[in-house]
Parts: sequence; C-alpha cells; structure tokens
Amino acid sequence: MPPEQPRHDLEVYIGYTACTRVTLTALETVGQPYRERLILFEKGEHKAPDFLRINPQGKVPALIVDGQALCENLAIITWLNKTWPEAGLLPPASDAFEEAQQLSALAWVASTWHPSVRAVKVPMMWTTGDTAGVRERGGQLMSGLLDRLDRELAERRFWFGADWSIVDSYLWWAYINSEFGGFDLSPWTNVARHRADVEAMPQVQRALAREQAAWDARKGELA
Ligand SMILES: N[C@@H](CCC(=O)N[C@@H](CS)C(=O)NCC(=O)O)C(=O)O
Repeated sequence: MPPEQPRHDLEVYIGYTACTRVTLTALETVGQPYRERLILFEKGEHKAPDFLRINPQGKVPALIVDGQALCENLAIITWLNKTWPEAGLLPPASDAFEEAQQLSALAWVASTWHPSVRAVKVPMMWTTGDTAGVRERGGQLMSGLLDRLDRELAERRFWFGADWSIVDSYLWWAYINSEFGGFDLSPWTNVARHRADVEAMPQVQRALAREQAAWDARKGELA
C-alpha cells in the first residue's frame, strides 16, 4: 500500500492574472483539494481590514493551511514541496546545498524579476511622478533578465533540465506579465519555446481554468 498522504485544509487567496498563478499551479501539481477565493484589486479588497488580518502586507497569494495563513510564493512553494515531495514541484535535492540552490532560483524570480515586471506593467506603483521613465528602466531590466534566461534555455528545456518544475511556471508568469504590460517578447526565441512548453503542462492549464472561473464568477461586480 502506498504511504498515506498528509491531509490539510487548504484555501488560497488569489488575484486575476496575478503571481498567484504560481501558487495555483503548485496546488494543482500537488493534487490535494483546495478552495480558491478571488480578491478584486479593483475594489481594494486586498487593503480591506478583513484581508489585512490574513496578510498585513495586503498582497496575494495567501494560503490558509488549517486556519493559519502562509504568505509569499517562495514560502508557500517550499511548504507544499516539503509536505508533498513526490508531487515534483522541485527536483529531489540531494543535500542542503542543492536545496538552497532551488530556493535561490525562486528568490531570484520573486525579488528581481517580479519588481522589474511591475515596472513594465504597473509603473505607477513605483513612482508618484511620470511613469514613462519607470517603464523604460523596467524594460531594460527585463531585457537583461530575458537575455540570461534565453541563454540558459538554449542548453536545456526547463530551468532545472528536462523536467518542468514550479520555477518554470514562476519565470513564465513573470515574462508573460511583462507582455501584458506591452513588452515585446519576440526577440527571445528560446523563451518562446519555453512558454509553449510551460503552457502545455496540464497542471498549468488546470490552474488557469480555475483562475478564469473565479474571475468569471466575480467580474460582474465591477460593472
Ligand atoms: N513577494 C510576494 C509578492 C506578492 C505580490 O506582490 N502580489 C501582488 C499580485 S502579483 C499583489 O498582491 N499586489 C497588490 C499590492 O501590492 O498592492 C510573493 O511572491 O508572494
């Protein structure tokens, strides 16, 4: 008999097209039941007292595990991976150094890619003045990151090698969001191939469908 799976009550707070796509994809990969609750940024729900009690930073994702909140993609992925390691969110790490290298990749996307994407997509969040310079600088930073990613992806299909990991979905979320901000991704051909490979993963499609259904159920409230 296979060993019994750990059981937890899981509920995740998400935003439409937000970096919560990474958490949703991680949850779909793990395959445990969960509920999703869409936050409408447009209604300021992420800064409302009810949500600030869950995450005082006023940001999604927040994963509620047996009634307790866990915030930040990196922490959520780490916990999910340690709780259900056989799901393959990250490759098996043979020692503490390899594990730290995996964290390094996740931290790189969270702390370097994400702010650059923001500068391109929502530059008004980085300035009280003119947004054009912020967007331009964001574009320069994105280009540097995409150059590096494209070089790495010339050597291998996914970030860690032949197999998908959640780092690929995190990178994917970052670069497609810069495109939502009007940034042209076409010069990076290995990134284009990576994009198609990531989007073909069933857990990615399931996560997107789940996000879309949550959005469709609430978008009428904005009319
Ligand atoms: N470092 C955080 C970033 C979370 C984050 O910035 N989430 C965005 C959505 S992509 C958000 O909630 N933004 C609302 C805001 O910052 O006011 C993580 O990786 O979880």
